[in-house]
Formats: sequence, structure tokens, C-alpha cells
Amino acid sequence: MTQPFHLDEQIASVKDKGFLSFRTGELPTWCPGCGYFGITDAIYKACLELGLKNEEICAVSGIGCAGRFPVFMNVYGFHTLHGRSVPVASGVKLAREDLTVFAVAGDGDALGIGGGHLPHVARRNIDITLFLFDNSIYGLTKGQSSATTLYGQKTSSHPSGNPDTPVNPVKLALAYGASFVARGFAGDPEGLKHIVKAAIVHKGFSFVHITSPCVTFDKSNFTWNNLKENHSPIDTGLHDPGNMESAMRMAEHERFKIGIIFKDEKRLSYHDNLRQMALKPK
Ligand SMILES: Cc1ncc(C[n+]2csc(CCOP(=O)(O)OP(=O)(O)O)c2C)c(N)n1
Ligand code: SF4
Repeated sequence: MTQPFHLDEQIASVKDKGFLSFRTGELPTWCPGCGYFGITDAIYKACLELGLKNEEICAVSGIGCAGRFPVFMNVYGFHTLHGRSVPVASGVKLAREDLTVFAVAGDGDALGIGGGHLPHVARRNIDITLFLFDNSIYGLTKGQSSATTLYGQKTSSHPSGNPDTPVNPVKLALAYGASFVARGFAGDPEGLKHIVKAAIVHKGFSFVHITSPCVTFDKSNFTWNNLKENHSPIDTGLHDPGNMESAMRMAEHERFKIGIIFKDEKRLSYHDNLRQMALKPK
């Protein structure tokens, strides 16, 4: 487990510099132009604006380029096994309810090898936020097809085209019963910041699907140009995030709408549920 103040001298030099206080002194290992920079920036700023302190946050990741996130955020961190950010983050939250806990995962991490953890964290409504860094490819291992790779897309594992149908991350999260579901875009860090703040504040399991380009291994699908062209904000006058049917329709037909798709504020979080059950006569 990394410690939030392990780079004391470097941290002291960025103290009082707003969101930079969430930045570690580690040099980025991400490729120039990778969408993950914009996501990280949005998360730093959201935490700053919520008034969170470094030692009040724990970021847990799996393995992948996205998995490097805790190395770059000056908070408590776990860089765990591929696919296991959600169960480890759940464990941290169960042991330390006072912490704001993030699970960070790529599309391979969260929806491939780790996909089996999603229904359980959602149905238990454990109060963590999952940031799904979705670049629709395996970045770290050099461009193999992932669970969200487009049908027919040429990748290093499918040079003639991906024969598999991609999963729909938002539809999955809704179907599993996540009490907060939203989509953000790495190219809109300001909009993403607002979504991240709402997700953190939500009491219960928050699922944030973030589309992001892998500039090195995907030259055709999730490119900056394609993503910029296709994304647009949700029309809040037309969509009610309290309405599951409307959220499901959006998940199915509006794959690039950005904003809060679903929110159930009445449902008890896991800890609140336990407390309420303890009060009931035996
Ligand atoms: C159990 C296990 N299986 C496979 C791997 C190899 N591996 C490391 S990262 C990764 C996929 C990375 O893709 P993704 O999760 O989408 O994250 P990205 O690198 O795109 O951010 C794989 C298959 C591993 N480290 N551990
Ligand atoms: S390989 Fe892709 S996902 Fe990984 S750092 Fe480079 S651009 Fe980003």
C-alpha cells in the first residue's frame, strides 16, 4: 500500500497549489496524448472542490495503463491484481467507512477479467466510486481486443477484425442495480469534474463510465476525432435520471451522451443498511 506523503519534499513543493496537491512527484508513464491525463485532472479538481484532504481518500486500481492511476494521485493507494480493484476497494471501504474510496479500472480490468465483481458491489450498494477508464482496447499489453472493442475492429489479437460483440458498460451497470450511473469523456475534463463530484457525494455504489482514446493502439475507433464528434451532453430537460426506463433507453440508444444517466438517492448504502438492520428487534 502506498502512503500519501511518501514523497515529502516533492509534495511540500506543490503544497498550496490547489489541485496540484493531489499530484505525486512521479513522472507520467502514459503516452503523450493519452486520454487518461484529462481524466486524472478532472478527478484531482473534483476532490479539491469537494474539500477532500489527501489522507481522506484511497484509490485502488487493477493492472493496466489505467492501473497506474494511484501512482499519480497523492492519496492512499493500492495497485492490486488485474481485475481486482472492485473487491479490494470494497474491502477498504468496509474496514474504513470514513475514507472516500475509488476503484479505477480499464475496460479489460473492469469488464473482462473483473466483470464478475460488478453485480455484487452494485447489489450491495457499497459506497465506493468506480471510474471505468474505457479506451475500448487493452492498452498496457499492446492493443488486444477488449470487452468493449467494436465488432469488426482490427486489433493486435484480431488483425482481420474483432468477431465479438462489445458489451454496453452503462446498460450492464443499470441492469446490475448500480444506484448511480454516469458517463464522462476524457476530452471534457470540466464536464467530467462535475460528474465525478456528484459520483463521490452519492451515498452508494457509483459507476462512472469514462470514454478515452488510446492514441497508441487504437487508430480507428475511440480516436480523439471520433469521440469529440460523437459526444454531446444529456438534455436535462428531456431526461430524468430518477427514471430507470429512460436511463435504459439512453444506455441502449445514446452511447455517447455525457452526464448523469441514473441516480437512486433513496436506496440505503451497504453501511446504512447494516445500521438499520441492527436497530430492528430480533
Ligand atoms: C491475471 C492477469 N491476466 C492478464 C494480465 C495481463 N494484462 C495486464 S493489463 C491487461 C489488460 C489491460 O487493458 P485494460 O484493463 O483495458 O487497461 P488499459 O491498459 O487499456 O488501461 C492484461 C490482459 C495480468 N496482468 N494478470
Ligand atoms: S498505451 Fe494507450 S492507454 Fe496506455 S498510456 Fe499509451 S495511449 Fe494511454
